[in-house]
Amino acid sequence: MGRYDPVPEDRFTFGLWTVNNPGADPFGSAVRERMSVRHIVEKLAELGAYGVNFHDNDLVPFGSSATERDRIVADFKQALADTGMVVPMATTNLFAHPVFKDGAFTANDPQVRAYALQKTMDAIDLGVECGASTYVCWGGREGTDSDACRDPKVAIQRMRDAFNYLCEYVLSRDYELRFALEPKPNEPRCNIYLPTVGHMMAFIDTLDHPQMLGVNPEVAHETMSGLSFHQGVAQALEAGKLYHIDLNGQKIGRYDQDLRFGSEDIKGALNLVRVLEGTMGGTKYEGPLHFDAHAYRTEDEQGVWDFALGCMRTYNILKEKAHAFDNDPEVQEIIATPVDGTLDPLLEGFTLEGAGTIRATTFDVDALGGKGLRYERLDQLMMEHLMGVRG
Ligand code: DIG
Ligand code: MN
Ligand code: MN
Repeated sequence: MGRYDPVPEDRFTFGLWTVNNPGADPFGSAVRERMSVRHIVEKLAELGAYGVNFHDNDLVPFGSSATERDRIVADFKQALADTGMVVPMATTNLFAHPVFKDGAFTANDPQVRAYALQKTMDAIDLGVECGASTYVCWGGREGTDSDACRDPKVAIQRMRDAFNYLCEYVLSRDYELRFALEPKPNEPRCNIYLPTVGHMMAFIDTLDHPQMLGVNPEVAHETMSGLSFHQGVAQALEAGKLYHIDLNGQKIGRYDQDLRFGSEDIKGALNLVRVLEGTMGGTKYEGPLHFDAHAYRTEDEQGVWDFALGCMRTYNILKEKAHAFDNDPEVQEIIATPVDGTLDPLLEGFTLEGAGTIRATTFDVDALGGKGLRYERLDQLMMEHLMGVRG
């Protein structure tokens, strides 16, 4: 067991669809055979993962009979029992079948919207039966190619109706289940509704049971929007809404690459791990660390396991670097916040007297503006921690 090799206590999870990605892309066919669910569970357990997640149809093929479904679930639960792996999260595939080509919850055809609810309720039952306590919803088809197709306000109202409905369903079944809504700006639709963490958090606040819903941010998706992923995650965490997370790697300005975690923007990955691990102080993320990513098309099965181990090892290496950086005495000295005994109390909440004192204070703005903050040295320290010459 190497120093950074994963153990179940690290809480690393993979979707069945991630390591079973056959390597097809819009310009080429599959290069890898699909693996059996049992083989995936056994191999991930062998690598030190904590659990697996699934879309309904990753586990139970679309159109399976009830008997087939029950057999598949029984075999899956046996594989989990044999390996000690768990299922923290489940989700619905509301994007592959042509029936969802105009969306699922936001489709113009009410029959499609009703079918999407039916499929999701069935998938929620399946997820709960396998032990899931988080239910991710990624609206990959909830969007437009031509914006002439519907009033965007109506689309949001349909999304609200769907999630209010599904929350009532979960409550009616007394399930211990929370929804984690996953934003993405585009792909496969030209524009997807609720495209970023911010949009999604604002939407959740308009629902009937907002406490039942949080977000499932993905590195690649916020990066596609040109946004700082770790700052979006920090906002969700600070608001108590980081219910799940999809980790991967992404070059900015590209299609959704779902690359191995940390393989692009290593500094962004370090800052993300600092937020998740709470090394800057305050709240840390306690949920599963899910890799929604896949191996390069160049890889065979061994390459898939190299990919999976790489995701987990990189996280563990960055976790050590996050602690080292935030406990580096020179870092702490540079970012130590100046204390002003007279002003600090006044900034902790409005009082008429305090506001009066602030208004009466003469600030030496030239002296304040002239201060050098030593962020060049600070950022160089981060780079030197990352490059392994400071630890
Ligand atoms: C895409 O990033 C989406 C789907 O893979 C899945 O529905 C969700 C769960 O992680 N992420
Ligand atoms: Mn993605
Ligand atoms: Mn994802």
